[in-house]
Amino acid sequence: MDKKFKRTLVTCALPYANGPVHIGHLAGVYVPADIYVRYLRLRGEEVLYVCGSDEHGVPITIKARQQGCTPQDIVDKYNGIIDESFKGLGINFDIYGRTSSKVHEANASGFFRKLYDEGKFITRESEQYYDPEAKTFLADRYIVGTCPKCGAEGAYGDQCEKCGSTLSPEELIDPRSKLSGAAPIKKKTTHWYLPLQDYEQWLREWILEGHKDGGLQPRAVTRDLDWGVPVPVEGAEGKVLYVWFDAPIGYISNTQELLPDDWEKWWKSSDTKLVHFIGKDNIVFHCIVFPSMLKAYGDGYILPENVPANEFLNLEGDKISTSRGWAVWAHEYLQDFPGKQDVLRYVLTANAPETKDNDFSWKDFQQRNNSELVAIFGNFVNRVVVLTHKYFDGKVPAAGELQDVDREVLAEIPVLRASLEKNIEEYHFREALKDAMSIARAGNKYISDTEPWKVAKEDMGRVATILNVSLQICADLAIAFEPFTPFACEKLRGMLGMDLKWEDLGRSDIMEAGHALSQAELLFAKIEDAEIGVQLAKLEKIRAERAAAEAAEAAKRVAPQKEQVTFDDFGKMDIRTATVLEAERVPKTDKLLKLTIDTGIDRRTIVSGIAEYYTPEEMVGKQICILANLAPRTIKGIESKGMILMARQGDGKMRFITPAETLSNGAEIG
Ligand code: B3M
Ligand code: ZN
Repeated sequence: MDKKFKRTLVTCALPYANGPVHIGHLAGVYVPADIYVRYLRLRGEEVLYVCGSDEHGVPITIKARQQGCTPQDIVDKYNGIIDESFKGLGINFDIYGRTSSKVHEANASGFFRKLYDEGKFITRESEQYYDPEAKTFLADRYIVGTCPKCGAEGAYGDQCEKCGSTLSPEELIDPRSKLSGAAPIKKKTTHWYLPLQDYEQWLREWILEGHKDGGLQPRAVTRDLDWGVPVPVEGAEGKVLYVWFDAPIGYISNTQELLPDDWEKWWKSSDTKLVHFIGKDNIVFHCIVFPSMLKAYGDGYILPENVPANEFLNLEGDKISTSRGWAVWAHEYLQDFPGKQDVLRYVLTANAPETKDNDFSWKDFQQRNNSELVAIFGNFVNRVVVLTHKYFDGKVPAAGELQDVDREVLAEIPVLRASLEKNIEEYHFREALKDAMSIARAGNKYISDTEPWKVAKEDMGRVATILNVSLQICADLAIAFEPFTPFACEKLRGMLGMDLKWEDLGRSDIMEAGHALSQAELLFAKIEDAEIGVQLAKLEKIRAERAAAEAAEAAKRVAPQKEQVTFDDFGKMDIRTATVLEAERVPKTDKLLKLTIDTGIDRRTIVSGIAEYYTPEEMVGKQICILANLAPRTIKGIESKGMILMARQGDGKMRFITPAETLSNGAEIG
């Protein structure tokens, strides 16, 4: 620990209470934070670990509207699920608060009011989009329409997901509110802004040094919405604090709720080290907006010493998406894999998206469990404890004279400990886990090389030494892995009958001779193909449902109306009924049918690109409509005279047009 500081305040991004947490959240924020906190605690540091639900913001109100319930119902439901998930995974915050709490409302409101009274805000009137039916202002994201660039339906007011263009609501063709379907109108509204530019110089000195950007703009800290902390000033009816103004204050409120008399030492003392663990999409708020808010407020608030922010985790090669249901949810994992919390923590750390986006796959999950946790860590500990029971009645045997192989393995541990400490303190948790695993690998190799089960036939004194050394390494593992796999380490400490501290790690005399062990228990269990199969099938089902929904959407897509034509233009087209007499595939093509038809005027050949949709047999005998006077064209060496009229859906599916009742061939259409 940094000598500069006496204690560490660790906060984790407050999850939005509009959905459960998934592996992306865990890998990006909560597992790394938990490793860090467990490590500091094991070292005997004074740590406070704060989190809670973020219960305001527009998405929560939208979800409530969709589900026909109140925003409060939504946040109550997800706050419960999220809180349980964290506990289930061994992520035990000192407090998991809620931004809908009374303490927070008073705190956030007071924070705003002080800045307001001191003239720290500016006000601005602007025109914003408004849904006249839902009677609410609309964020760009909640306006949808046709993309002006690619014609895709359902483009958002800020972006078209089909072609990737950045858009503004003005550019959308036929814009509609996602809430009510009504066309949005523009309406004037006034908001309070934090003039970030006033803090720019100070921020640059504090953090932006060496970075280049386009300068800061005032940031609105209020919104027109009926869900949130009311803006505590006159003339602000119907307005609430912007969720990103109130949520970070939530860190402070939650600390106050836990320690009403003692919270200030955590927030206003320069010997507290403040560390915010967040996802990369939250960086601006934690590095610019919140620090500027605290700076504006003054009163001795400290600023973060570090803001570890991970990249994103993908799932089986695709971006994790709550709205598309593409995720592994923490609460479902806990149900499907009882007792395997450590496996998820381990895999998410081993694969952590620390420096680039990374991928989670169930095969890799199984592989890391079976060939790392089970085959190396678990196997080593099991062999050592079982052999100690077999040869020494479960008591730690005294070591005799050490040989080189013993000294070498014991000498590796302090080196790995130093690397592990450095890595954790620099927030490189994936590397730190490798260091811990290297201790297990060293132990596993040591016992395979020394083969005490063979030596037992001739030299029990040597077996005693080997098992003594091995038991020291088991104790090292119980310490080194505690931040990563706390459930297994608790079991292991139980087997060893010891409470351990970080300082013990690498001591070669942790386990004293004569100390009694408990019975051996397996630390990890193999994961079978069938268990992985269930998870893959779950994802496959989500993919299939998604594909079906997308196809249904595409089918509904309508091409924009074509340019106007005159009656005379139309009159030039000779459209008639006709009957298919013969049909065959055009050789060496996939799409073309050669049709012989009776037009009432003559018998002729038409080559048509409908082979994907109709077999020749299906066409024979059908009455169709044709454009009879289309200039002849030669297609694949066949002269085609005319065109069959087809209706084509948004997804490309085609069907021929037939009169409602059979008519004589050659009947004119128009
Ligand atoms: N509620 C989490 C997110 O962006 C957001 C964090 C708030 S931290 C003060 O997913
Ligand atoms: Zn587009």
